[in-house]
Amino acid sequence: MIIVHHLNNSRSQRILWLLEELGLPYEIKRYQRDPKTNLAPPELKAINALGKSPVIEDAGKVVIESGAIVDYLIRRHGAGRLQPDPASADYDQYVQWLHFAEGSAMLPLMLNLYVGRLGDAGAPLHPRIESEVANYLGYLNDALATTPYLLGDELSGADIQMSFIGEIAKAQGKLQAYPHLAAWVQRFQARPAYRQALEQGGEYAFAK
Ligand SMILES: N[C@@H](CCC(=O)N[C@@H](CS)C(=O)NCC(=O)O)C(=O)O
Repeated sequence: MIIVHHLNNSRSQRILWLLEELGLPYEIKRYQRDPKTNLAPPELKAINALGKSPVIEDAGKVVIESGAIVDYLIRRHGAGRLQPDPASADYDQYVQWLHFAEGSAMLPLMLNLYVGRLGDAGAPLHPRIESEVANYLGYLNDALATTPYLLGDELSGADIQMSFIGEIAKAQGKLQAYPHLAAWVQRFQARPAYRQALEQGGEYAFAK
């Protein structure tokens, strides 16, 4: 049985969603963020020394890092679903999105969050952060201009991995200028498997 080490209000929600899309049985081990610091509890370090979620266990194997988990679950258990044929050009695009989410797009959004906490002291950094947020969200918006999902008409693991970017951007009030991106968030959040994952995962502030 696949075990998901799941932190409330976190990136591990997209792993639950993926498992629901694939219809795979799984078990959730739950962790609650500290209400004051918002950090994960120390118990998470017992399975991942970094103390971060998501983490999965599958037949004794531990996988951390959400892009690697999405790839692992689809490759090992997807039976060809939610990814293009590995020999196709679409597959190269798929891998690009898997890396792009945490490797590129997340950074300006995280900087926005953290520097925002500095108040006036962070003001000199905001123009650069804002222009980079616009750069990445504009790129994503353009990629969604002509198709409902990142690789075309069908949902893939690329959408699931990228979903947190869309949701964080929405939570930061950044979607007005990006109609295709806003429509994509609305579209994937309406999927039955996404809704089912919310019921399984519990508190998730980014589904609004
Ligand atoms: N790039 C990693 C990021 C993991 C990460 O930072 N997870 C956050 C939740 S969204 C976390 O566990 N935060 C708790 C903490 O830092 O204490 C991934 O995508 O898996």
